[in-house]
Amino acid sequence: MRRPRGALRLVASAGAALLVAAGVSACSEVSVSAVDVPETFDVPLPVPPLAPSRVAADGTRTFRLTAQEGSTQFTPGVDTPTWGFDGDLLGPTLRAARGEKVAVEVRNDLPETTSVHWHGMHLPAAMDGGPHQSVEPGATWRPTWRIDQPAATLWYHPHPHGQTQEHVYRGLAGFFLLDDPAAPDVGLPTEYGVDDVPVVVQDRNVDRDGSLDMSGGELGVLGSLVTTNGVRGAHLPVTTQRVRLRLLNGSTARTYAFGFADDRRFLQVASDGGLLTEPLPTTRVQLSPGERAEVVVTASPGERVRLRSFPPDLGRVVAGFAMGAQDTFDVLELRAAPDLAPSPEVAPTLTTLEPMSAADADVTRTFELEDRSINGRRMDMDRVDVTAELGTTEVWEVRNRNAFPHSLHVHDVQMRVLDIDGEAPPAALAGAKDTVYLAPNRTYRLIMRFEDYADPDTPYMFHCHLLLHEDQGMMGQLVVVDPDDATGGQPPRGGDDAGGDDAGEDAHHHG
Ligand SMILES: [Cu+2]
Repeated sequence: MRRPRGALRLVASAGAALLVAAGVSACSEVSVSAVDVPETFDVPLPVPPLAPSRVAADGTRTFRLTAQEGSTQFTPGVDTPTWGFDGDLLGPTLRAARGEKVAVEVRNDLPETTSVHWHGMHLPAAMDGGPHQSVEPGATWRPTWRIDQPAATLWYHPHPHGQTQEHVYRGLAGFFLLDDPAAPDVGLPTEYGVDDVPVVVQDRNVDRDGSLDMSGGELGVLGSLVTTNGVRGAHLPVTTQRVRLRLLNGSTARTYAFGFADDRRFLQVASDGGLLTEPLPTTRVQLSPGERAEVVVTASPGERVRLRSFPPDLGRVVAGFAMGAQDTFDVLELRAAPDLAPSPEVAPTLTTLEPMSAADADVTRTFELEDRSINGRRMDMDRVDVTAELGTTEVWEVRNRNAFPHSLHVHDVQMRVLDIDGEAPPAALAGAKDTVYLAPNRTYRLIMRFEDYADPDTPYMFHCHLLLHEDQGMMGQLVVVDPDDATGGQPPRGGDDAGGDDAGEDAHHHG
């Protein structure tokens, strides 16, 4: 049952008043969440099609993606204008193997400028699809790079300056799966769409006339309509003993804590950048916007069990109820067949990860995230905030100074969490990460290595992945330079840390 709109408004204004009382700036329309869960989960889960590709004589695998306008019925009979890649909403799954050279012909058939960022991908900055790689209406952009990282569940989404939240919210997002043919078989389900299923979870608000409602609060939009792969009330027919779900939080603001309605244990096998060293038995996997996890769940013949989002642990936030911290709702039903085909056992060891320690760091930097700024500065397309040298390892000490959530996504690299307030990270955060949730008033030490792709002229982005925050300026620019390249040792534009006159930058070079 849909809640009466009036009741929602009342709750919303009470929430706004409390936020103001708590010293948190609040817009007039605060989206206090009230998730409408469908009564039945009768819609078969749509599985994004695998994008076709052609392989040229030189081995380059080329995909085509067209960003276009469309229409979606999130509620039966109500048309909502949405955007999609090659369709009305979301996009096909791109898939490539480690070592392959890929190219994507990205065409923009939208009425406005966009871009497409390959989230989690290690690649040259000029191919990264950030705000410097705009694709104008009617234009086609053709990035190309070699896949050079472990198997992982990555994704792609727009990243235009100041418009990322809106473009993602309208529906532009898709998976980019990476395989590693040389990796050992560790018993994970691998049949795409059957027992290896991508699931993107998103939330939206739709007005009575069908238009997307983008009004929100401190975090952005917390939607009452929650979709998996673009539909509400979906179920996944399960035909095997074990199913691998590749979970992506494709929301702009909401954090989910996924588990199952009966609290069964399942295995988390991967985080953002690929496999964990060993399967992690757990009952919850928490994902803030942009984060991914792969899980393997065991089903019993004939059963039905729902994937549920439980109240997420956002840390010591103020007015957490206005940030979804108390929300519980079902997102997907698993419907097991009476007879399930056998699945392999998941191996006790999945991969090995290179140990990284603070002792390896050449540089330590500190980043304070507050309101919409990083180290007191808002995004400036003409300012380089961090200059990293090729071949160096950096530790970033990152702190959220607000009583509400932030996160940090760094382009190009997969990071590791060294510690949180000096303590080792939980196992779920011990693997490769490109997006890290930042709870209020905690210090996260992240370590990363800049191995390739020096380009003094083109920056990568680092930013909060709460997309409203990103759009409002919570983003900085990072260039990777080759100190041995006479023309590449100095970044092209002013404002770099080398100058040292900007209060925000705090880099300590060791050795
Ligand atoms: Cu933020």
